[in-house]
Amino acid sequence: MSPLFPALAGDLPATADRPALRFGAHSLTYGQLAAAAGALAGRIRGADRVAVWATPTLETAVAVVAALLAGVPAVPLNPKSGESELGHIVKDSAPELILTTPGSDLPSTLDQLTRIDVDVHAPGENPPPTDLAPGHPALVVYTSGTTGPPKGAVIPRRAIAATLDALADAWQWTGDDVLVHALPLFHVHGLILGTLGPLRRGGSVRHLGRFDTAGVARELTEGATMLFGVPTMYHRLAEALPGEPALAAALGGARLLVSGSAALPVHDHERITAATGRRVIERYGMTETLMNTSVRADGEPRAGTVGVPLPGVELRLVEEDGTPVAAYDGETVGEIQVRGPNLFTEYLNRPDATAAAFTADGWFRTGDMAVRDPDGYVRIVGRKATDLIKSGGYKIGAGEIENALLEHPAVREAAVTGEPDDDLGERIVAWVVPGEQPHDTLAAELTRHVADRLAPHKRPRTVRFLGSLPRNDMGKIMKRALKDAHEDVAGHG
Ligand code: MCA
Ligand code: AMP
Repeated sequence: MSPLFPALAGDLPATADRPALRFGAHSLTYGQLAAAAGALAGRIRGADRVAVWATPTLETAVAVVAALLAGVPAVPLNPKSGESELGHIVKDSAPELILTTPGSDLPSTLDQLTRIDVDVHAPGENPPPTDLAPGHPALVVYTSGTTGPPKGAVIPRRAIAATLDALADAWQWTGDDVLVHALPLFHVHGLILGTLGPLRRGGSVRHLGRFDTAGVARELTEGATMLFGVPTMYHRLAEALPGEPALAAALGGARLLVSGSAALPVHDHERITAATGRRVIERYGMTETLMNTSVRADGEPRAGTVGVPLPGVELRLVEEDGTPVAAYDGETVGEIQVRGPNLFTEYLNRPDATAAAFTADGWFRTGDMAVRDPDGYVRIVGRKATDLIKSGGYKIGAGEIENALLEHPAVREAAVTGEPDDDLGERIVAWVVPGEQPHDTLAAELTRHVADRLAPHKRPRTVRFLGSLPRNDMGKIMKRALKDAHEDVAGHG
């Protein structure tokens, strides 16, 4: 297939001196990126798979681009992953190499991998054109399910090209755009959309390192045209706006403000529009499908919807029995199924899970429930699985947290639920039956235990101790009853 990054292959005119990437004070032009990524691609070519220690740095971007140039599938790792999560991912994906920033301190879990320190100023050549099949695996991105450890979604080159080009169409996204964001680089949003997206267009990205409203205001004032964020970030912007006129002016001057990874509450949409005169547009995707729908830049913005299917994406709503819903009337709820070139190929080493995810005729079951307006706009109303929690835009399976809690000696039984949270969308709540009377610091200890074994964003924000968990006749924990019981206690307390 044609190159993923025409600007790096010298196929776009006069790009060598154009800015490509900026992370904090460090930046690379297209010429420098082509040299560094070309040099690294030469070193890793032939490897079966490489891991990337995905800190928000130039090194991560260069490593991933190099892997794509070399045709070597890359596995981005969350640098805050705990021992158990990292151990699983490394065992499952079996990378030969780990690409990282010089001087970074890697955990011993990665000791068996050959380490390559990425030199972002390495002299190199414009990489030779690669002729890889569209279905060739590009990335393996780990994503949580309801139970068990995360699964590796194998994302082919075709899906990256298709999704980024569909977004370019929907958003009128060009090489003149300068994107600002602060998203992590080990997930689809920050890596594929937020880093590879600008590079495919021949435009540039400025990464803030970590999210703060002042950084967003500064970059949008100094030439950035687009902002990508999760709803938590837009919520924090909405909270800050009344006291920060410079932020309102900066957001008001942006060409496009895009939110995704979870639903942005209508109240936050409204506060931002009232203060800035601009509307935030939402797009809807998944690790397995990349992007499915979006409100178009030239379309009617409709808060509370995720817009219309992107070019090339087939989308339908189905009943429980798999038959398409009778009407797109804005009221009939069905599960979203999608088909198109944007889809992943498989879950690595999990043919069972892959088979379960698709219908016989190739539709992917998203598990998201939605209604569709007669003119095609999709409104997500919920999720099939109550055991998936979206917190801060991260998808987190209740099962993996329950398993981590059960490994702690003071825990006899555990159940995990999500509760509404103004800032995070949903907050992780752990319900624990302790082995003996819980000591004062047990809640904090369990929180740390989960953060250390899995990842800090998977830690419970609330721990509630109980004498027993409500179970049905089959012994299954009744999570609804947990919530009701708590409301009851809270109501009487
Ligand atoms: C706090 N910390 C701890 C503990 N408590 N560490 C260990 N143990 C503890 N007990 C640390 C954290 O590590 C972190 O460290 C800091 O405290 C703050 O953590 P936290 O409260 O979790 O962060 P936050 O400030 O609340 O983060 C909000 C956020 C973040 C910035 C919005 O949630 C975020 O980046 N979300 C983006 C998720 C995303 O990209 N999802 C896309 C998935 P330190 O200070 O060092 O940071 S892709 C997807 O969904 C699809 C494809 C789509 O549609 O996009
Ligand atoms: P992930 O697996 O982390 O890629 O998360 C994908 C899930 O995020 C989807 O299945 C949806 O439930 C949710 N999601 C993504 N974008 C949106 C959005 N704009 N509105 C509502 N939910 C969203």
